Amino acid sequence: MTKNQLVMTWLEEMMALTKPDNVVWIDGSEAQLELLRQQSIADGEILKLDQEKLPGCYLHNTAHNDVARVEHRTFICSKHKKDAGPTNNWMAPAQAYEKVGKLFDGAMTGRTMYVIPFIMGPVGSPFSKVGIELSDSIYVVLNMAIMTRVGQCAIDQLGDSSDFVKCLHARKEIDEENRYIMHFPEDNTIWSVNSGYGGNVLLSKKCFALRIASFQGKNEGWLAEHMLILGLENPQGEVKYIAAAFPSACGKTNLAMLIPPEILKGYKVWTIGDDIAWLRIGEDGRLWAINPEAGFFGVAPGTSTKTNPNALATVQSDTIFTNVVLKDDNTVWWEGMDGEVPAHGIDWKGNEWTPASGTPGAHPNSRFTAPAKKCPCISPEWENPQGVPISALVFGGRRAKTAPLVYQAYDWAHGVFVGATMASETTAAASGAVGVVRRDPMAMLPFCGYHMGDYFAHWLEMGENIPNAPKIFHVNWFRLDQNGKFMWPGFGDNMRVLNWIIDRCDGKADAQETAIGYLPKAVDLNMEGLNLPAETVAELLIVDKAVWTAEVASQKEFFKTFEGHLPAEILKQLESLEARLDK
Ligand code: OXD
Ligand code: MN
Repeated sequence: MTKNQLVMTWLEEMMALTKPDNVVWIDGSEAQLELLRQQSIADGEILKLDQEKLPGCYLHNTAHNDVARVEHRTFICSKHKKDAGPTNNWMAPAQAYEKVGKLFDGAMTGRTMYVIPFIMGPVGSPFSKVGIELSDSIYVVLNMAIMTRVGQCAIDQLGDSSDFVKCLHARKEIDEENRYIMHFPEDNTIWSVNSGYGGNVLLSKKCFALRIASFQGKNEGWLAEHMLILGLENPQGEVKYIAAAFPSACGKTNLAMLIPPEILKGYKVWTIGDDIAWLRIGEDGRLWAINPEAGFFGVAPGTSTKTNPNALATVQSDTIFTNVVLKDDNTVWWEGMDGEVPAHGIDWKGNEWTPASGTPGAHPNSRFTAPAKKCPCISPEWENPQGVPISALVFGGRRAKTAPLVYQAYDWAHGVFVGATMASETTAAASGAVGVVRRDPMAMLPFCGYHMGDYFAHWLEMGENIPNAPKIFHVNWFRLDQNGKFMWPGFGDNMRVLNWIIDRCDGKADAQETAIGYLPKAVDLNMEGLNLPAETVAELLIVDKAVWTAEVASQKEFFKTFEGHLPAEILKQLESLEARLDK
């Protein structure tokens, strides 16, 4: 399929290491994918669902010990330990190649190696990058064909260039004790062994599009971020774009596909991406974004017509479900789906299940892999090779008391500080108790492929190079009242906050200056039809000095982690915040 000598040499080396019985190139054709589906069904790896109700849909169950990303077994193998930084596991490249190389030795004997060339980003886009994944799993092939653009298009785009990410995956025995997800940023290489779970084996996603790409972005002057991208259309038909970062499990997919409440008729959200954004400075001095992925690998439980009707519509065809309940009518179900709870089914472990079983039928991290083009609100611009121009960057967290509903950073440097201090709390909603604060700068803590202190510096430097930078905001949908109840309705009503954000970017909305940034006054947000008591609105927009003083102390403690690599600007921002709170 290719004359690229660098590809062929690497492939031969990996074949010599893993010793597969056969090698099959994935060309991206539907005919080949269909043959592989049939093979995978015959192997018992996937199950064909009811093709009338769910055309093109399949179900897969992982091993019981292999259901999520494994951060403690994920390593950044940079030459120098300091380049991985204090928040990543590190192993020296020579040691990692030797240790994990032993696990790959003969790992594909008796199996077939699939060669999956793929593009991250629209075909032919100057933003796009090529990778090749070698895997012995058809499940990986079928998922990659949804999540990325696979096959000949990638080989053509690569030509004879050396700029591709070399990804190697083998299932082996799915042995937890020997599971390794290794990244070699200086070699453009990813090795994953002993897992079959998406987040660990679809190497295009977190491994390439975030960990390796963030390192590439630092060296090449762009950003790879854990952000959704959406377009917000107003009743005049103008569309403005927002990219937003939230820690895992804060509703990114829901926000990316939001449907506004009836009262905001005429506004519409268009989805560009739900998880990852690659951001570059355009010739016009604005920041432009693409979604490098072609599909959604979303969490199934909780997805319903209330929380995300667009996601539910997306997964009605050409979708692979992983670890959900198989119903007796050969369709699927998960906790939190609408309609009746099935009286009987087969749970994600393959056991008979009824509502009385006392255990969830779908694994809490069960997933759907669905093509983005099937989403009813997919933006007409989602495959624009130039990307879309970003008006606002939004950071969010799950905070019970600290962060108000929304505020705007003073400028880019302050916005970087706001992103660097992002955090989520585990909330004991019933008692209203505030849980443990987990800092997750820019939602990138598990995904930054280099030293996070250097990452902050890269963000600050980017700001100096963007003449027409997006404004930066922070949101918190999760504020709790005295009784531990959410004060903000969230979901579609988040549109009210997005509207204020866009209006601020357009210079159309008012705000008040506070110690932490610009906050809307109650009258600046459209609350029509919400029936929120005035005290609740006031409480949602409060900046409590005592709470923030404690927050500053906690931020100070966190930043000690990066000593030696923390940009002076970040400490300056912290001191300024402290001074403003004291005023
Ligand atoms: C994801 C995550 O799966 O962030 O997207 O964990
Ligand atoms: Mn994510």
